[in-house]
Amino acid sequence: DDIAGFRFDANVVKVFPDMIKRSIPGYQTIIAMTGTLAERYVLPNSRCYDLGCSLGASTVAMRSAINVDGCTIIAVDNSPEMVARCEAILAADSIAADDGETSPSKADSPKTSVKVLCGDVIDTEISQASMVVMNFTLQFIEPEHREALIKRIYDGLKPGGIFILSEKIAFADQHLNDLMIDLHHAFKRANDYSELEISRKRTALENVLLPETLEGHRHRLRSAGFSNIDVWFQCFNFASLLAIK
Ligand code: GEK
Repeated sequence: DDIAGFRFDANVVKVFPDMIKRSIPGYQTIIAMTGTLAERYVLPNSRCYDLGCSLGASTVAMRSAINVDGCTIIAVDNSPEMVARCEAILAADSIAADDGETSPSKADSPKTSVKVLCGDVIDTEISQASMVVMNFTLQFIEPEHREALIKRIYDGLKPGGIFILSEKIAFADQHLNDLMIDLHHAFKRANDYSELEISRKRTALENVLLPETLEGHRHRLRSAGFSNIDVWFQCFNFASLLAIK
């Protein structure tokens, strides 16, 4: 009866990897392709940011794909429980990579260091970046802070740097909006979520997850100064945009 607002606490951390795969259509493709984009765009001696890193999936994908020297990935999340678990996952992944377990060539590939910070992305200093990733996190930021954050990301990127923005999206056309929400719920049912779980999650996320239209995102990215902006992935009401400085 009592549905509290959604929080990224210890209970969510426990089920997070399973939950996010079963809830976001295309999540695994977006994470894997974050690695592919890192391989192409990350410059030597630059920084990469994973804003709203949760358990570090995008950081792991970037770290294993970066093949230039002197890079640091800064992974930020404001949930202490997420950050603690993320550090443990990254440490275990690093040992596996050093042993050449993930791929035989990994043992002697360039070393990319990772710093995990517990803090608010709206206060995170961004500089010397060749890649900034914000996978499914802007949607949780208060709308009035979004413009300034995107502008700081733009300012912190080097020329030619890339910003990946993945979000749950809304549609201006009410018919399409309702259809996409329905199709998303069908995806969740196909992944064994019950009607009750789907409707409870929907209620818990109301006023916490605030989606915007693709046009809204494009407009904000253009206003910040990005010149090349487009959607590179979309499934129902989930999309990922790339923007190049
Ligand atoms: C992934 N990117 O696996 N500052 C910092 N972190 C925040 C803030 C904030 N203001 N608000 C929310 N978070 C990840 C998935 S999950 C998406 C990202 C989801 C954090 C929050 O603690 C959570 O870990 C993350 O943003 C959103 O690719 O669960 O739908």
